[in-house]
Amino acid sequence: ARAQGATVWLTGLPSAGKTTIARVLGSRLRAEGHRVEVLDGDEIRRFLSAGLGFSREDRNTNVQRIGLVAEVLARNGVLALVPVIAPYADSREAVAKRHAASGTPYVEVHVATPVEVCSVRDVKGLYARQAAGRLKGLTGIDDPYEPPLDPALTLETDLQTPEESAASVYAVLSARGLV
Ligand code: GGZ
Repeated sequence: ARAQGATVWLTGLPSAGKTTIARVLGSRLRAEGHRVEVLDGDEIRRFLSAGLGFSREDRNTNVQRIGLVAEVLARNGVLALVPVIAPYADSREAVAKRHAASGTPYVEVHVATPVEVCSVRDVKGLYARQAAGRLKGLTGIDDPYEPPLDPALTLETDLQTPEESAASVYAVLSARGLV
């Protein structure tokens, strides 16, 4: 049987839990023998998107590059997990269309942690830096985040453990015959 790949895009605010959920899900999928790549925004920005900032244009360029890589991987049997903010709906839509054009499964997951919770978690200290006036254009505070209107799944990470959230994503993949 041919391995079927897919892209799972985890969109949401900084500190929403995207990366943690992707890692937990990735471990489970690998343990089951799936080929998995996690394309983390933070890491991609150091290499593939080095030099890009956080303007609307640069974020869109970043998202399209990641979308291209994810689609290539997914089309070739890999489960590409993408914990990337992707704040703009039109940009996410372009990624979805790229997948549709090649018949490659694309699953959009909204990691819908409230900004109040994200700013308390503040894993990387970005919310504190923004509050101190040392960072401008933080997604969800003084830069836009357009929530997905019709995601395959919405996760409430303030009410669920990362393991439970990962299990919810897994259930969607399973229901679609992708795992
Ligand atoms: C949002 C920012 C910003 C601003 C730096 N707004 O958790 P992190 O800190 O280490 O990783 C985040 C990363 C976001 O990159 P993405 O590629 O996911 O974003 S986008 O889809 O919008 O291109 C975050 C860090 O960069 N970071 N400044 N102002 N996130």
